[in-house]
Amino acid sequence: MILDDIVSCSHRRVSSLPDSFPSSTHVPISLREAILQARNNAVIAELKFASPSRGIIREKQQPADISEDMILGGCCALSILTEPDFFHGCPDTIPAIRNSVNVPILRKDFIVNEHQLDETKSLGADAVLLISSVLGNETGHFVKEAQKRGLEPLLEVHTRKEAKQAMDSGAEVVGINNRDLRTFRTDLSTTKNIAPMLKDAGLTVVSASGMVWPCDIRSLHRYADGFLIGSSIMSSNNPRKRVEGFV
Ligand code: IGP
Repeated sequence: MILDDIVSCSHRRVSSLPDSFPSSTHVPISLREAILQARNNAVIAELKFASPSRGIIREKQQPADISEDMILGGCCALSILTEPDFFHGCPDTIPAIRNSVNVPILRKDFIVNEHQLDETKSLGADAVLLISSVLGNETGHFVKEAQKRGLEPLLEVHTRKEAKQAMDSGAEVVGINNRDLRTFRTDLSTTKNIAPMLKDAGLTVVSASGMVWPCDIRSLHRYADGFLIGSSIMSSNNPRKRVEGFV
């Protein structure tokens, strides 16, 4: 199964991380606040050049140019996919754009080891993705370890069971992935089914994956506080306009 392959690659990369990381001078910007304070739709735009389900999404170009376009388009935060083998990402993209953007940066990767949290902090990220189906019963522990380092966890769930666990994890922002990471099947009603219980618990909800057109956001508007969109923006020949359409 491809998720298992991605996770084993992640474990392998951990073993080649340095023992310690330089500390970052970046003053964190809250992802949750950015979502809740967005004047229009809170769109988190994702830098993602390839994916296992779509192959190449966009030819690699200066990440600074495309992130600038996304910000001009009005996104409230950036998600940077740093996984190299399956998503053609690179951790260095975060420090490369950090000083030219004033929105929170979410590091998207397959976190399986606490050492990656130290790396994430050192890169200058504000928030880190934690995936419930990858971390299993260690999820709560990773949420706390991220918070301890001053990183805001965005905890990703896909089922009601994972959402229940998320409510006890201490995470304040929960992402509902509309895509099943095991089958790649995408269904926007995942958000509709899971969001109400999370909202009732007072959590900030982000709907992620599978939104292609502005009408997709409209259909989820009542359910989620924020919308994480990658492929639709990255495959557009005018990413700024595409973000404007969603916002
Ligand atoms: C973006 P899309 O369908 O707009 O390109 O999806 C984002 O939600 C997706 O990249 C994603 C993801 C993940 C990637 C959601 N959860 C976990 C890697 C790992």
